[in-house]
Amino acid sequence: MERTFVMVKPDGVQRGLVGEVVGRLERRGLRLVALKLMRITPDLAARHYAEHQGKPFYPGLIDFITSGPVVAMVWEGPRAVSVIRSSMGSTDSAAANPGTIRGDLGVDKGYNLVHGSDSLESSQREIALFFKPDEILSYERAVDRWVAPS
Ligand code: D4T
Repeated sequence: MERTFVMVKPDGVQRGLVGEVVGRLERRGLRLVALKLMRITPDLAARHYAEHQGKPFYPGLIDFITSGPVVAMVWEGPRAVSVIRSSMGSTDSAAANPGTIRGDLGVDKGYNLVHGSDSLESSQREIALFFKPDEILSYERAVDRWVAPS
């Protein structure tokens, strides 16, 4: 069982796609264990995107991610990190496969609607940046045993 960090970015919130993203991840069988609507500060943005500092797209990325509310979430499930990355599609929405969130709903590389941690290490770092431990719930759903055998 893995936990991973997911965010609906400002473009997804503005376009009214929060429910669509949450619904797709729920239908995939994953379990939502934390969620908040928030505005990312420049300081948090810099920490979240530290690996991209110095790249040409970095200033625009920081402006974009702080430009409006986002929905920050933690999702749980078997191999949740790679399952969510595959549901999101590749970074550039124009090249993302149909059937993925980006491939069905977006056309741009920067305005790509969602973020999902790219490894278990990133997920731990990002979850800790956005959530306190007591904001993440542990619970079971009756349907879980029909999603994947334990
Ligand atoms: P995030 O981190 O937002 O989920 O996206 P990815 O994990 O799919 O992609 P990334 O870390 O390589 O890029 C972070 C963020 O920067 C934007 N971006 C990226 C951009 O505007 N121009 C670019 O050339 C690249 C590579 C999109 C996502």
